[in-house]
This record gives sequence, C-alpha cells and structure tokens, in this order.
Amino acid sequence: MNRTFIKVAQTNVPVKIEGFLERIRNTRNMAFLVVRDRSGALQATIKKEQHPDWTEVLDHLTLESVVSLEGTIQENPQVKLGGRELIPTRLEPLSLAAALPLSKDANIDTRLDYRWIDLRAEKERLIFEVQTCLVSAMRTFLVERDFLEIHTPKLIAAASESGADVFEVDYFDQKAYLAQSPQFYKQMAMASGFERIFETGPVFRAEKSYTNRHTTEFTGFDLEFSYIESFHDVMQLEAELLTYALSQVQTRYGEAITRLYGKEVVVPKLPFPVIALPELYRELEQRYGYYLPESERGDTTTEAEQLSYRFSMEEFGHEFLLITDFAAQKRAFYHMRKEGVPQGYDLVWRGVEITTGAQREHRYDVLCQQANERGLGEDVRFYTEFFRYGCPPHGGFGLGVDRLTMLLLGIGIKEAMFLFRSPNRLTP
Ligand code: AMO
Repeated sequence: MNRTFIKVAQTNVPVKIEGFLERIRNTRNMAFLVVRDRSGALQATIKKEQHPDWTEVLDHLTLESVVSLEGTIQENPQVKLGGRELIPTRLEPLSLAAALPLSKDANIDTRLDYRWIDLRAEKERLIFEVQTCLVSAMRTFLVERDFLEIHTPKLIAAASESGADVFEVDYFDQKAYLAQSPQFYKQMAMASGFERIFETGPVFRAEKSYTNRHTTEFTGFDLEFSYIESFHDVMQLEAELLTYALSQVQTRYGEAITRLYGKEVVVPKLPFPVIALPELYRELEQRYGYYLPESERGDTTTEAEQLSYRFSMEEFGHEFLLITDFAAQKRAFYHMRKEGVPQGYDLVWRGVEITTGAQREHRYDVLCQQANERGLGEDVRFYTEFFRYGCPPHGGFGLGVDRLTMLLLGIGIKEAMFLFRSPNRLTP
C-alpha cells in the first residue's frame, strides 16, 4: 500500500501512515500513539484486546521512534487532535529512538549539537519552507527577465573581498582560497556577453565574529547585469526583486510566520528610500545623539545600522534603507568611482545590512590602477584580464540569504541556517 500524508488522508478507507511518534500513552487496555509526519499529526487508538500480539512492540516503543501504521481513519469528536483517529490493523516500528538528548528548553547551542532532532519541530521547518519560497520567488523573477543561472567555482586563486577574511586551502603544490563571493566570475559572465546572470551558492568568510548575524559559511544570492546607466539601476532591480519575493512569502506563509514567530511580513513599497552616508550620520546625530567614532568614518557601524532602522521608519515609514556614498578606502577596489565616490550602496533591512551592490569599474586601465593601489596587481591579474578585450558597463549585488531569512522571522543567524558554521563550530 502507498503511504499517505496525514493531512490528506481520507476517512473510512484503508490508509498507510508513517512518521515519528510524538506521544505515547500505553495503558492496560488501550494504547494511544500520536504519529507526526511533515503534513500534520494523527492519533492512533489501539484496543489491546484486539491485538494481543502487539503487547511486546507497544511496551518497547519510545518517543520519536519511526513507525508504520495501516488501518482506517474514523471520525471521533472526542479526539482532541482533529476529531479523528486511526484504528490500526498493522503496526510496525521502522526505527526505535534512544532516550532523547534534547529538552524543550535547551539553549540554541545544545539544539545545534542535535540539529537533526531540533529541526523536527514545525516551527523550525517553517524556516526552510519560507526560505524555499523566498529563493524560488527570486529565481522566478529573474528567469522571467531573461537572467541566466550560473554556478561559479568556489576554489579560487585570489581573494575577491579582502585578503584578511579568506580561507586558504592546500591545492596540490599551490595555495587556493575558498570563494568569499562569486564576484570575479559574475563579472566574467558580463565580459562573456551573458548580460544578465545570477547565482545562489556557498560563500566563505574567515571572520572571527561571534554575533547573531555572522557565520563563516553562508548562502549568497548574487546577480550581475550589463548596460546599466548607473548603480541606481541596480538598487531599483533589487527593490523590485525583494518586493516580489516578500509578497510571495506573505501570501503563502504570512499567517504561519505570525502564529509561530509573532512577526508580520510587510511587503515593502517601491521605491525604497535612499540616503547618502554623510547625511545619514547627520540625522543620527541630530535625532538620537549618535556620534560615529572617527576610525569608522566612511563606513557604517552595527550601531548606526540599528539606528538607521529607527530613522527609516520615522522618516519614510519603510523597513528598508539604501545607503550610498561610502568612502572609497572602505569599499572593494572593483567599485566604479565618480569624483572619488564609490558608485555603490548597502541595503539595510530592519537594522541589519543584507546587501552590498555597485556599478563595477569595467575600464581596464582604471581597474588595474585601483587594484594596484591596494597592492593587488599580480594576484588579480587573471581577473583584470576579463576587461581587456571589451566588456559592457555593468553592476550587481550580493545578498545574504541567511540574513534575509533571519530578519524575516526575527531570529538569530544560528537558528536561521540549516547548519551554522563559526570559528568554533564545524559539526554536525
Ligand atoms: P559583502 O561582503 O557585503 O559583498 O557580502 C554581501 C552580503 O553577504 C552577507 N554576508 C554575510 N552573511 C553572514 N555572515 C557573514 N560573515 C557575512 N558576510 C557577508 C551580507 C552582505 O550584505 N561581492 C560583494 C557583493 C557585490 O558587490 O555584488 C560582497 O561580497 O548580507
């Protein structure tokens, strides 16, 4: 017999139900088992006198064991769980569980040690249902606009973002690095005339940060497109993309997110507000008495990002804020500059940076000069070569999928990821 999901199982016909045992009540005459699969939970009611040969099995069942049951579902208003129960004619344990190592109030680090058990809860699974919806909506949006999905190598010859935060690996008789971004190769696709590409994949950062938004390996959603007039085209595309993805999430999971996480999914209005960094700092000083430390000039700080959420809500009634006009020495060498100002932005949502984007420097001589200023000339020669034989003007952005998910649900990054990685966590 084929297995049926609990949610769609019909009454009064033979069915096969398989799942984890969520509750067990085994009395002298009756046994009540609550079985849970991905779609829901169902009580199985067993009159023991009808199955004298099941006594042994029933006595050995443990919580979270996996069982297979066949029988008929009947309506019974007295059953609290959905007003129906399964009357089984067959019971087979598929996998007996040892005593559970996780209590209900375990802290997040203990839960991560046993992540596979932690993930059995509906609340945890919702994270990945929501993430699937987000990423597939973004993919649909881009494919409909003729973007190609590419997959670039993660073993590379040079650091793209900053030499300090890169993982070095032995690569036969030379050194390789784990990609900190698909940056170089998404730009190569522009030199290949692909015009519009995106990629979602792993991104590695050797950062010793212990915050609720940093990890050493995360999932990036990156895109790049050609023939832009300025980075404003990039900001606009990102705003439209996120608005579309969040509207899909709201429709499909808005209620579940509010029920399980107490968060409202707000579909943002277009266009997103934009502010130049110096002006943002003026506002934060005047409104909240926040003064930026001298050493941080030209960049944002965690505190400034948090306050910018308050500012954006008060000033624009908007959860998102695009920040422009960073200082050149704080930005990547490949950003195009106009009068010394990098032609890029950060996008902050609910007080946390989720994206960096920019128009890129596609003029070979200028790019080489900007790389040389950072002492990168030789290391990135394979990359600068991409721009020697003709390359259209282009731009793009990199979006952190884990940060997006975490902010949507109001949780930390450890919980938002399927498996979190940090300087002191490599398992499970
Ligand atoms: P950036 O370094 O800002 O830009 O990274 C892009 C986005 O990736 C996410 N992110 C992280 N998420 C979790 N843990 C981390 N340690 C971490 N570091 C970054 C953030 C961030 O906004 N090549 C450029 C992008 C581009 O210009 O296209 C880049 O990598 O959400």
